[in-house]
Amino acid sequence: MKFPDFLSRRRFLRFGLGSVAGLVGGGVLNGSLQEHPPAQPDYGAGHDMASHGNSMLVGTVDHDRNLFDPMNMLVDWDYGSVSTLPNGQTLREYNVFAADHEIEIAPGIFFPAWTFNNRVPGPSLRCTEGDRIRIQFTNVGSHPHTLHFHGIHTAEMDGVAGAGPGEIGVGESFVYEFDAEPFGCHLYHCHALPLKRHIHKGLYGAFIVDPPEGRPPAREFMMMMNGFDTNFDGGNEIYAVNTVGHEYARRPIPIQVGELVRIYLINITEFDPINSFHLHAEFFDYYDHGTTLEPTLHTVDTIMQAQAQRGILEFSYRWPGKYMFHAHISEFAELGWMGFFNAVEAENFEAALADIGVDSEWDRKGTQGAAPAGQGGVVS
Ligand SMILES: [Cu+2]
Repeated sequence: MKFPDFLSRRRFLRFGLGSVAGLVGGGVLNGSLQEHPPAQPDYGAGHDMASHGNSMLVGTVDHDRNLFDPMNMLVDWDYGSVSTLPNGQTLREYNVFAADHEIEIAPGIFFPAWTFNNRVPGPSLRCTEGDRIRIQFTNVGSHPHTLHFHGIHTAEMDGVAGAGPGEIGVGESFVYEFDAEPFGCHLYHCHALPLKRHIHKGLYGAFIVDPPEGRPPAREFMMMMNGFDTNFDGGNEIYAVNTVGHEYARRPIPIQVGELVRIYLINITEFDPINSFHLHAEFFDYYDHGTTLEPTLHTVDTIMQAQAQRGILEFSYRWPGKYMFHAHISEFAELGWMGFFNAVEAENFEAALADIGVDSEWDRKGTQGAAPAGQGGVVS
């Protein structure tokens, strides 16, 4: 949140910071200075939430250039390569590499990220409690990195400096291996020093461990609350869920009226002590850390998370419409952390998918993850 006194953050967004740091381009706030006509989203009329009076970043982001699309990130679980060990245990093998990769975090605003598998967040690694997890980690980036999992494992597999292999140098690799426990909504991140730089540069991802009996059928999404310090002053200039500011406002997330929606929510935001999630026009149940099958909070519409805290939200909408969700810290919301769900009746769902440029495969990925143990691996 730190920002130079001589330049308010609002002013930064109006004019861009190119003349100061050379890192950002034409991000502008709707309703602000109109010296350049704002570009219109490509996703069809009726979804330009900026025209509804919300302060938000306008224009579009080149997802192809980024090598990832936040819309797909909601549902693209990585179940690894699945086989069975002689003792009958399921083995899941994953490949993760660290690499430098510039990404566009808001229209015209670029960030020199450090990434896992060329994306921020990294792949959403998913498995079932009790599975053996084997991650081939290779560092092709420009700095030493590690993989530190939030889970239960030996010190050697903890991915911190000074234990086991310690930091994995440039051009080196290491195999992290452990059993997945406990079930829940977890995460992994680089634990090289200085930690705040290695995290905020983009080296983190979701680690979802399903309970052996699975969870009830639902439409499931992964949401990582994150932020970006574009001028390296120790404060974030852009906030988001899944990296690209206001992407889910430009492209509201389709859900069906009446269906159970389950969000695996993780906060990795660096520099700010607290982030939050507020849902409009409905209430949700919350499972702290996802490590229980019964909600730890009933009937709430806002939760807060410190860095690395996470949990599972469950809710459903009763009526069609576009419903906002956002950080209940207005500054974060204006700087990118705000989106919409587009609740539609089943017969309108296909059209809602087409509106935001996804298809039935997106629908399938979003609804098959809650299946009982092992099925995720078969269909991945
Ligand atoms: Cu690192």
